[in-house]
Amino acid sequence: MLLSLMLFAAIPVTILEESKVPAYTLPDPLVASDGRKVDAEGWKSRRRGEVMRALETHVYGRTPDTSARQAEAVQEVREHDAAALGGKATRTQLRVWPVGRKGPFIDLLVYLPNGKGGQSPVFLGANFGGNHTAVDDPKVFLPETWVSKQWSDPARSDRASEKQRGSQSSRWQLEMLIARGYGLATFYYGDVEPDHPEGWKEGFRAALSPAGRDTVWKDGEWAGVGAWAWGLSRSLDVLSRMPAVDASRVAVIGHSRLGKASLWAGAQDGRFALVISNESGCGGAALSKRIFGETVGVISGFYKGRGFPHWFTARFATYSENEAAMPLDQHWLLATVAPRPLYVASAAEDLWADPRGEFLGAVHADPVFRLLGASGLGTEVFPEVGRAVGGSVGYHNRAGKHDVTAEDWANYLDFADRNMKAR
Ligand code: GTR
Repeated sequence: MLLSLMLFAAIPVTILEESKVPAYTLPDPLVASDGRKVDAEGWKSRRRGEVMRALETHVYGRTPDTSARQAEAVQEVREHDAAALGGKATRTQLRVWPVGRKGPFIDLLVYLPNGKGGQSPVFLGANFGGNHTAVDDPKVFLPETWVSKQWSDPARSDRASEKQRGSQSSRWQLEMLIARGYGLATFYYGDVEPDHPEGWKEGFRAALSPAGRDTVWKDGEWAGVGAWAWGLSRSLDVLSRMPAVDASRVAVIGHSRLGKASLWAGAQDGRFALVISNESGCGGAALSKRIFGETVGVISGFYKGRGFPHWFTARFATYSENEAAMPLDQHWLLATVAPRPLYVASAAEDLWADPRGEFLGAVHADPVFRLLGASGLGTEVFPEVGRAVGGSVGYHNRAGKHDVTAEDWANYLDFADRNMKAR
């Protein structure tokens, strides 16, 4: 009792009011390590690489280069139906072993619109509960792997069940996507790595490490967010092999912790034509130095019994209660997407993720987009709730709670219509 009171007392009060945000200074992503501000050429040839190294070192860890293992990838079509959704779509369910059959597999669910002619643009994102939850379709296979009722609590994990079918479908809006000419591809994030501190042993981090399940992770090495981002890239490999997909128009999207993964995937993999962060918050689009809502300390496991130490590389936690010492902030992550289109979205009641901090992440990344010739965000005024703003960097703060809704998707599709043109 006393101990828990002491631990509780050690956690600072969460800042949820703008007036309580401390003064902070943001490092300029365009100022290189030699202290000079770069031009567009300098960003491309040198500075962007420095920013990527900084993001690896201080936040996500380094993703191993697995390009040499591409040839080991195996995929099987488990099911294919050209008359899905009452004939409106073609559904393909694939099982993919990106590093060969000895490694784990990813079950990828793909819907492409029928009757549009030519190749389709696709939104790709990982889902929280299994493919059978993301859409309301009785033909979608149940996952055979770990699924959890309580995403981060393996003690409460469970086998997938029929009862869960379609339970997250409002977050994916499949019918809307298909009607507007876009495909949807999704996989269960637990296929790549179950979301708990020991989950990596079942996933690709162990499979790709020479020491396997005996790996002792060192500072600077990748963690959960990096693994999920890698899974998004391997899924893009699969989409690129599908003749009906326009691989030059694949948008990567993610919500919350998977929004962090979406951004990190978009940063590392230039093939993603559009990058979307839905309420990614701390360690995603939100500026850490504001210390608003969820903080580096809370998320990284600095306070015993809280947080997600397995999401980030070890260095990240050292900035707990010491955000001022961070040589970067999350606007650097957003800047790495430039000049490709980027959409950052918040929800007004989702103060934990710091809507204004997410908007400011985009504001402070904007100079990089404009330097590279993109129209960018083009405003520094936090928009009223429900209004979408921006040019090639989009932003909205939807009314309501932490979620992905039809309103969010309507904005993403409008944005994709404008910004993800056929090349
Ligand atoms: C919360 C976590 C957030 C966000 C969210 C989610 O518990 O604090 O950073 O990632 O989970 O993924 O739903």
